[in-house]
Amino acid sequence: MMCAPGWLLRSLLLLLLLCSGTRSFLHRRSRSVPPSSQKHLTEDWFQQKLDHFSDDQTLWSQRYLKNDEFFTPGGPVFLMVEGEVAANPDLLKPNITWVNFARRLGGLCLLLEHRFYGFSRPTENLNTTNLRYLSSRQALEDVANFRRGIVEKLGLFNNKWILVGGSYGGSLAAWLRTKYPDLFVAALASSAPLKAKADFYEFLEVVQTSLAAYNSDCPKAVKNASATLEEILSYPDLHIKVAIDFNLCKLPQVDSEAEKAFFLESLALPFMEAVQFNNRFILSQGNLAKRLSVSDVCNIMTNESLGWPYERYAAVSNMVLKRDGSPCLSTSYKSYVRSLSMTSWRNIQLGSARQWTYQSCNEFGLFQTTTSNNQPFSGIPLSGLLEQCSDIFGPEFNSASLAAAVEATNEAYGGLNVTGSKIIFTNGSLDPWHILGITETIKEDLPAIFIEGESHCADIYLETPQDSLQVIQAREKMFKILETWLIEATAQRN
Ligand SMILES: *[C@@H]1O[C@H](CO)[C@@H](O)[C@H](O)[C@H]1NC(C)=O
Ligand SMILES: *[C@@H]1O[C@H](CO)[C@@H](O)[C@H](O)[C@H]1NC(C)=O
Ligand SMILES: *[C@@H]1O[C@H](CO)[C@@H](O)[C@H](O)[C@H]1NC(C)=O
Ligand SMILES: *[C@@H]1O[C@H](CO)[C@@H](O)[C@H](O)[C@H]1NC(C)=O
Ligand SMILES: *[C@@H]1O[C@H](CO)[C@@H](O)[C@H](O)[C@H]1NC(C)=O
Ligand SMILES: CC(=O)N[C@H]1CO[C@H](CO)[C@@H](O)[C@@H]1O
Repeated sequence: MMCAPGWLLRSLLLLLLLCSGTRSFLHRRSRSVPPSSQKHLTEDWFQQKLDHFSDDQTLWSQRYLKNDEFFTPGGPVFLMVEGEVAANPDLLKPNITWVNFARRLGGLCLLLEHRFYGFSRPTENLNTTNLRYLSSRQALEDVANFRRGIVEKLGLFNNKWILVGGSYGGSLAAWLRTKYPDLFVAALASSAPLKAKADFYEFLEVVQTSLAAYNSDCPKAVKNASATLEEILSYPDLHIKVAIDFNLCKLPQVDSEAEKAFFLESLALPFMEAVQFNNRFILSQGNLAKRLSVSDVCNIMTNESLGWPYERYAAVSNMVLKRDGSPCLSTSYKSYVRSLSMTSWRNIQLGSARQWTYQSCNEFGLFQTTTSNNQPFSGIPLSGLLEQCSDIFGPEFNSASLAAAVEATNEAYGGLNVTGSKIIFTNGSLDPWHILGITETIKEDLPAIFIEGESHCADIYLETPQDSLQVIQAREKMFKILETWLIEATAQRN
């Protein structure tokens, strides 16, 4: 994605799922690109191989979007690599950073959808047999093959290609530039996690640091509330109280470790959202939606007139419910597993939860646990989160298979040991994902741009008049570097 809604990583997928009950991630199917006024914005399909690593000649249609409004012949081609959400036409509109870059350089904008997300559906359904073809390895070959194949169709014989991506899409962009330096002259990787890790306990450590940076009493209150909640759950008689306090749709189901972890995680999500997006607007189905900010949640957590920390924790949860217009909060692990076990496209529509969970269980891990002592939440151990892998995809997906998968992923891509060149890495200090990304300039042609006080993918988000000076300067720095690299690439070719 480009850090759009359904966004990366489990927490947010889960968040989507919980926002308005268990079916909310089943977006309405809306294939259309906005009409008329957007005559430069088009949608098209590219014939892609199902399996790049065998002789199998099966093809499928991969969706891509194009904006040629600013394109002048010979100008650069910006290829945004979408991650784990449907490719969103709003990302090709004015005031999105990379589109602005293209405008300034006479560039073409292409946005390629990732296989198995959105409308790019290589197989009849998403059963585990077919999900074998869902991997970052295949996705990288899709992009390279697209790059080689589209040249003729679009008449792009003499252009320099620049990759752009945010979050998982940013990882793909960095890996592509490293693997195919001849196809792409540079890459811009925003908030890109490059290292796979089963137990991503650092995520909640950054949540603690970010909350504390706003008000040191905030994570303390969260810690007290979360511990109190876990304790209360051990008394079945008090479950009804929890259900009333948190406006749950049903009594808490916390018999197994997985159920309990799922339940406690559900109530921790608003804090993860606040830290990850901190007030940023995101594009959600064509509309701007404001995400929570750290001040939203911390002002409640530190307001003693709202009662004990436990009661303030409930107040945060109820505030989110109200924002989302949900009558009650669904925290049922069983219905979560049931939703994610559905394999037909008709059920999944534009949802990403099943696909991304598969990639988490099979390639990246990145489970956000409470393993660390330096974080404020309780009761979300790795074992509790991992159970979903086998519950959803079958017993062959377990902690042993994940450990092997994570190792293989890091071996294939080199983790934080980046060997490529001309890749810009950006990270925001508030963003928990920076832990797994490149946060310091490795060498001149692998620069890192750090954005103080910023959240996930702030730099390639929508540009708004409220943007901090930090973000504006970071964008300008990125632009200058890309411009220099383009000039160098042109000089080399000639
Ligand atoms: C998955 O679906 C395919 C059809 O696309 C079918 O051939 C295959 O047997 C199914 N696999 C399982 C495990 O149900
Ligand atoms: C939470 O704070 C209250 C009041 O300060 C205290 O009595 C209680 O023991 C704390 N609970 C936990 C689980 O830390
Ligand atoms: C604390 O909450 C009360 C009750 O909602 C509200 O009136 C008050 O303004 C809040 N105080 C702060 C400092 O936000
Ligand atoms: C990266 O390099 C370090 C130090 O050379 C090494 O210890 C580590 O295993 C490498 N990681 C990967 C994933 O290759
Ligand atoms: C783009 O940003 C500029 C400056 O912030 C603003 O004046 C303009 O209305 C924005 N355009 C769109 C289409 O949002
Ligand atoms: C390039 C850079 O400075 N990156 C930063 C990313 O975030 C961490 C944590 O805030 C900083 O320490 C890094 O310096």
